Amino acid sequence: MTLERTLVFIKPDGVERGLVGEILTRFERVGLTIVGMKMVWVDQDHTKKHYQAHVDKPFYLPIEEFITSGPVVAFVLEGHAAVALVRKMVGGTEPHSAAPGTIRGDYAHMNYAFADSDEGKSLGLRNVIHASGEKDEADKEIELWFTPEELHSYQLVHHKHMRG
Ligand code: FUP
Repeated sequence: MTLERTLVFIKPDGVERGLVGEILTRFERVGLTIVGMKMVWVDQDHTKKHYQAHVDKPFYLPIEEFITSGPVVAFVLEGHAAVALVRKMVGGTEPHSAAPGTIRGDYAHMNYAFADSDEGKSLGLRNVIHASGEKDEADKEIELWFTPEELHSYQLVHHKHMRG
């Protein structure tokens, strides 16, 4: 069985731009199951836990300011090899080089050069969405963002086509 769960959140830029519905539609359309979802305005402590691998990097503070600047919409998606599938749909980290057809490639165009410039560095790299990079990371991130009671198992019609 290749079923996996992965953690996604629409960042404050995506929420403020009214992209929540369009982004959710993309995931629903491929047949992924939304097993948990909430709007949450995270604090610095939560952001540090989430981005613990980056806390010492020069780009961390702008990211923290950005992620805590407004509410995000966090959700857990379930599906076959869902971690890699969702990363493919999300696209590369830098919107400017993210492939067309991906969420970051279709909805943003900020590049590292601007994000690192004097003008851009207070903004953080605004790339609309986060998705877990690997299965282990997904497990940790789901535990950080959701309690077990907030996650639900139920059947979509897609299950008829995806499970024998
Ligand atoms: P991703 O997994 O695509 O979200 O990217 P990373 O985990 O490498 O980075 C996390 C966040 O840090 C990104 F969303 C944007 C930001 N970042 C920068 O601002 N500059 C960098 O050089 C790398 C990452």
